Amino acid sequence: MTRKLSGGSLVIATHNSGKLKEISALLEPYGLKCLSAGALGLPEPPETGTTFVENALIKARAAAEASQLPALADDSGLSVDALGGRPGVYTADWAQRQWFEGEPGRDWYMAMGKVEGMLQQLGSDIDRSAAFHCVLAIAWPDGEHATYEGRCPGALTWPPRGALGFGYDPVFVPSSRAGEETFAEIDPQEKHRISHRADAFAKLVADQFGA
Ligand code: ITT
Repeated sequence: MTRKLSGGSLVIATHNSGKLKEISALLEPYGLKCLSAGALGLPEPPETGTTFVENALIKARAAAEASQLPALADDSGLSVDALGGRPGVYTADWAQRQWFEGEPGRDWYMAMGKVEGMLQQLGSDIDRSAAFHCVLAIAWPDGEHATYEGRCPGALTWPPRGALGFGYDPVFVPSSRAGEETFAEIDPQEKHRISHRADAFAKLVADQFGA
């Protein structure tokens, strides 16, 4: 049986403000005191894994060890069918600006353009199917852990549309909407209901807080 979070404090082991906002909103009903890795000044461990599960565990374990509190990490990304699943676990890396292009940091428009450029090179009638993936990992300071996987299928659109959400949201149209709105155009409450993060979170809730 999985170890349970028993109230008290939980470190949200992310330095991504978009994720932090979504995870805090999802956790709100469960009475945990959420502390962010950024606010605690925890270092960002190198994500050396080759799967979402490995990277989520690296982040959760590093935060649990450094804070001596249970920690929840999210590793997520976009897999594009026609690109053989890329960028996948390297989704954030594709947004990394090179040092000669200005301040170090991430440029999501550049990253979305890179994916679109690769798709267009494959032809105008190329399959635009993609899916967002999310693995949530909980680690306790003594090394015990649990992981939960979520997925949200959809398709890529171009040009980007919408100002809500974060990351690749403006080019991703979830299939469950069966329409044209991107994740960056729909109400955040609706994204919390249908996203890859919500799918993983539902599994976490059933396991951690279910009867
Ligand atoms: P942490 O490791 O600190 O949590 P990160 O941004 O580096 O933050 P990842 O390594 O998991 O996180 O990278 C996943 C990237 O995938 C993330 O930076 C987003 O751009 C993208 N992504 C994940 N979920 C997304 C969502 O719901 N909407 C849009 N983009 C998303």
